[in-house]
Amino acid sequence: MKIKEIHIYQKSLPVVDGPYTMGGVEVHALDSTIVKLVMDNGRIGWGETCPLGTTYQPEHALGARAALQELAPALMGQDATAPRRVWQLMNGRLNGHNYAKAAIDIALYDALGKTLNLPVSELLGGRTMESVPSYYALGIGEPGEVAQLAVEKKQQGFQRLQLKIGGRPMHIDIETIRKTWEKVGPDIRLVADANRSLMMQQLRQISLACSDIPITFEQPCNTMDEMIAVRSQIQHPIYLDENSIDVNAVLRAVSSNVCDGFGLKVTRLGGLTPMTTVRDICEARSLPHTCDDAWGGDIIAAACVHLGSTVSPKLLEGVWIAAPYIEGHYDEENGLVVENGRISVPTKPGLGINPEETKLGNPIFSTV
Ligand code: 0XW
Ligand code: MG
Repeated sequence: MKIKEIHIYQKSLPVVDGPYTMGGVEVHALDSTIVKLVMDNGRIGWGETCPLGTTYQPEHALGARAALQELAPALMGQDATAPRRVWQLMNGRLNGHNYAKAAIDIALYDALGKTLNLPVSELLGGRTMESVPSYYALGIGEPGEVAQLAVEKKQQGFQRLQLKIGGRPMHIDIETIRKTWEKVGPDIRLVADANRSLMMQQLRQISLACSDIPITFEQPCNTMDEMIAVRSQIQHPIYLDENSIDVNAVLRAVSSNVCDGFGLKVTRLGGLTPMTTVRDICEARSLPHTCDDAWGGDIIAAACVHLGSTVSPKLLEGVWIAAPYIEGHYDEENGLVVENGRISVPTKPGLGINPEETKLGNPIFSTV
């Protein structure tokens, strides 16, 4: 199976009931890049990458599309039966830009699964569950309102809830954590995600003020060095998210014992190929992790769910998808949805998603 054609689409994803808010950031619409690979056996593979704006990570939509166009000539005619070989080829042609390479990697698994008549989960080691747990990110808000929303999300079946903190006076974050815990604890796993926005002293003070609440802090400070410096002074579990930019960063985090788990993003790591490596590293050290992405539609959602279904259940913190914030689906019949806090794992070949091309508009780049 060889790559015969490459098509790149740009798709705007307005945030339903937006904006989406995080420590010091709010986004009203996201700019997604969708890749269509046409193989010489007639199979089509779909990939996607959708940075969360231009500040969440050193990634942006125009950069993704430029990187993909830089890679396209080297990809044409390449044997696509071994995604890892193509991953190595891409690394030999373009340094970095994992988030762009990921779209190709995901599309390769989609096409391979369709060729072999297997769901992507089976190409990644085999699913261990028929549905995966999701989790809900509550956004920045007034303590009482966030706590009330947490009650609603718990009633909808979510068993893990992510608070957003940072970018405001600490006492409001402390009040939000406490009020939410009082409303939904103790049978909800509660995470406070600062998205890198806390200084070390703020983390110390918030952790001290919430010492009686079993909360996990996610990416509280900006750099791994800050996390290493403050780690021994924080009694709460800490997960890394934004710092887990590639396999080496994950290896550094594990070897320095800087965290108790991860918030992982498939495209940030470079796609399903490196993500399975990180999955197996976490398994070897019994480190729980999520299986998410920054944003994106059904294609990215399916990639995260397929991969998430292969994670040992005890280690899967959840699969976050942007579907609740997106109007409609690329594939209305097979689009992924969260129901009762869980997402069914697609069982059709490949990703199990076949985007309606009329929804994508004309490609912004094609090799034919
Ligand atoms: C909650 N998420 C997975 C969705 C947004 O991409 C941010 C991210 C996070 O954990 O920071
Ligand atoms: Mg996070």
